[in-house]
Amino acid sequence: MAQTYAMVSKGRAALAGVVAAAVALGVAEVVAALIGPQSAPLIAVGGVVVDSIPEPAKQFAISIFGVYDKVALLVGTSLLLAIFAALIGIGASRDRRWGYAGIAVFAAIGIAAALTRHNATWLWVLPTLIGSAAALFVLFRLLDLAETTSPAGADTAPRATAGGWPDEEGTETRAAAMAPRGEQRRSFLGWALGTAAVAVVAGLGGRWLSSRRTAELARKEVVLPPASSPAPALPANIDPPVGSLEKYVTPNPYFYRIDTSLVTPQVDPAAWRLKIHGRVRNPFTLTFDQLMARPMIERYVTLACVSNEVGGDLISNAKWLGVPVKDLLDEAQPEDGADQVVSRSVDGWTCGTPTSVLRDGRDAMLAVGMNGEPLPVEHGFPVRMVTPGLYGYVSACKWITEIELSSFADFDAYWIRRGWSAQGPIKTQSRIDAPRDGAKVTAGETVVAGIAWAQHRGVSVVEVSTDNGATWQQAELKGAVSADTWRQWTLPWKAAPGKHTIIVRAADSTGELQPSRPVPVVPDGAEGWHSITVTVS
Ligand SMILES: Nc1nc2c(c(=O)[nH]1)N[C@H]1C(S)=C(S)[C@@H](COP(=O)(O)O)O[C@H]1N2
Ligand SMILES: [Mo]
Repeated sequence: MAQTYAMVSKGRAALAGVVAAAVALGVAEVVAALIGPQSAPLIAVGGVVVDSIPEPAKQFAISIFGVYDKVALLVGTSLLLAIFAALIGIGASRDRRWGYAGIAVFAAIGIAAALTRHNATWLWVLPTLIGSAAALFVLFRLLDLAETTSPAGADTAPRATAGGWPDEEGTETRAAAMAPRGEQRRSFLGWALGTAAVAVVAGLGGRWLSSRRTAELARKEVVLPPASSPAPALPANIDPPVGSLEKYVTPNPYFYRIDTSLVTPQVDPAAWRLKIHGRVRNPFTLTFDQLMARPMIERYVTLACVSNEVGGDLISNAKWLGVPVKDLLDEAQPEDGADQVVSRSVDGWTCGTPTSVLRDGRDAMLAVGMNGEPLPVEHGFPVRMVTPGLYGYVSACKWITEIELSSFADFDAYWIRRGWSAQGPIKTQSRIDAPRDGAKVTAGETVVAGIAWAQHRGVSVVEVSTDNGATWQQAELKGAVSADTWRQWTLPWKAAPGKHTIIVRAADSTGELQPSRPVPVVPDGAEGWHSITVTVS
């Protein structure tokens, strides 16, 4: 039976070691979230491994673990650490000096790794130091508890402790020593597992905070290159002074946002890669620096969501800076029949764009800049696709990391699998912004104003009816830099007292008038004329 007790004791000692290691990493992640994400020992050691591992070995790891190669690395490192931590726990249960020595060795490795990282400062020793101190504390407390509550150590007096953990340690352990064996085990196990759970939660919380910082900090460091082909100058007659009329260029904070991500993907540009592959003769991979070094165009492009209802606001216009997609595709040389370009985001979302559209000369680009700033994190930092004339769900992949040439017959992207149309050209639409629906308007001279869009074809005519469709008047169209953006329009209106229904409709440059019959957004975008009702008095 003595044999069994010794084994249980060993198991507990090992568990104490593993829990202490979890505490070290958890505490370190929290401290690192405040100091610098790369200073966390697990990340720092992992970084050293990634940097120093020879390229063939890296390729081997990637070929086995795919995109999870980094996860595999961290899991592998954690497992190794757990094994050594268990041994340290067992050693320390015999002689506390093993605990000091073991944790000191790990602290030294963590600190050395952190200090060799890019941009490291002396502060970067703190996550490992504080984590190790916490680990020492937890290891010795758990061992004390295991000793006094295990049958083998039941008759040993509790150690004198500085600081009481568990609370009122003397009383707690003495009581535990007198409690039945089942309760004693629960007391140790409870503390061990409870502490481990807190450590894991702290670690994940710290990691989450860190990752948030990674993208935001990295974004601040991005310096946008000048465009080799700058955006055209804005027309002088845009943004007439009508209160609720949408601005021609949407400021970034007001740009509509649509995506499937619960937590905004955090991408470190230093680790970002764009893989262009699939049915191409020349697959290749680009780093962020390589992408930034290529010739860039700067263009105003109005993005629109297929889910935008008639009169809705899921549409915005920005000045984008990026690398023409056409150049990248020409270089990759798509095979005949590869009629679909599948873009994949870091979080696995996909969209499929006709290869012909991306190569027909329009300004489709991999954008890195938005209105003169690096792409905001929620709009796809560091790189997204922007395609004039197509709804976002088939063409505007944010946080893009892969471009795979395929065919529409072979692959259905994210929203296509959910019943939306594989083809998503933006339909001609128009919207009344002023006055607002239901507004009370003062009788006399006023202005009806709004926007109209038919991206890549261009808006040619906007007509407005202020008498519920009985008569139509041509609105004055404001300028647009190209057919790829929306246009503002205005119509002076002498408002007579009473209730009025105002309707708008637009035609694109092919002369085709937008259809009046309402059509729901599924499967390829809403149709119908926007109308509002106002009361004039
Ligand atoms: N990675 C990713 N990219 C995405 C989406 C998404 O869910 N995930 N949504 C698309 C849709 S439906 C639209 S309308 C546009 C919206 O871009 P924005 O949020 O910058 O306005 O992004 C597209 N790109
Ligand atoms: Mo969308």
